[in-house]
Amino acid sequence: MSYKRIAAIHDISCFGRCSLTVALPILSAAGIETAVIPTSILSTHTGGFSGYTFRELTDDILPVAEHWRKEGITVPAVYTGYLGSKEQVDLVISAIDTITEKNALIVVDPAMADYGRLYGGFPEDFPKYMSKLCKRADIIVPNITEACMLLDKDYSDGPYSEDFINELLLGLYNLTKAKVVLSGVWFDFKRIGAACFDGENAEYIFSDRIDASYHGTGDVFASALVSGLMNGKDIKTSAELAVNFTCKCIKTTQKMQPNDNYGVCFEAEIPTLLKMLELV
Ligand code: PXL
Repeated sequence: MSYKRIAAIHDISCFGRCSLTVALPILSAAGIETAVIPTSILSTHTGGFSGYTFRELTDDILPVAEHWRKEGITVPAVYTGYLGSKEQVDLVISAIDTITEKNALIVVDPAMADYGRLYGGFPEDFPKYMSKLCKRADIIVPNITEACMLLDKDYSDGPYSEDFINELLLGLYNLTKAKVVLSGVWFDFKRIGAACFDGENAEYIFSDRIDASYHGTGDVFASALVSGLMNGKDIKTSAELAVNFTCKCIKTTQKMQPNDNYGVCFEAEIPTLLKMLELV
């Protein structure tokens, strides 16, 4: 199955390479027509910068979707990420219902937290709201922190045990009935990757673990995953592609740019992604 148009529903962080400034170029390069519904506009992302501007676009979400519908514009797939507030959850669900075709693929990245902490500005009960959106998804793409928060479990740093990861996968599947692609999985100091769970089988994909962390890595990972799915690849192949592409981007970033807050230098690796997708 190949989906060629998608609606990406995330914020625009004007600087810092995350959310729509990552999803849009990656999906477009992967040959997918990408329509957007911005949830908010910030001058930068919220990690590592202070005094950023923040404008919620809550009142625009549904009117954008309704206008598309009036124009006969529908989508066979939706990919959601960072939302501007908990009030946006129900509006995003209504927007999805308004714009999607029958059997549309809904991918939800519950982008709200990392390293055991919610991103700045979100209230403590935000995960409860995000879990409602995850229940509308076919595939969810949390990191370990987000998985713990969705399940109301204590977060701990890795290395993780396989039992702990399997507990998260099963818990998330039981909570949402969505397939799970869990990022940031590592069992030893040499390798890091993702775990996929379809309700029956868990599969692990690893790449080199690099001692560096950059904002927006989750967005690069999820956007590459969605690029694979939209090009007709199955979930495991797409996750494999996302792990390998993200690893390659991080290695390049280490060489090119020392500032962690400026995001992942994915642009230089777009040709690699196209090769992985067998588009060139
Ligand atoms: O990459 C996730 C993300 C998206 N949008 C905003 C963020 C973050 C992570 O910090 O702050 C505004």
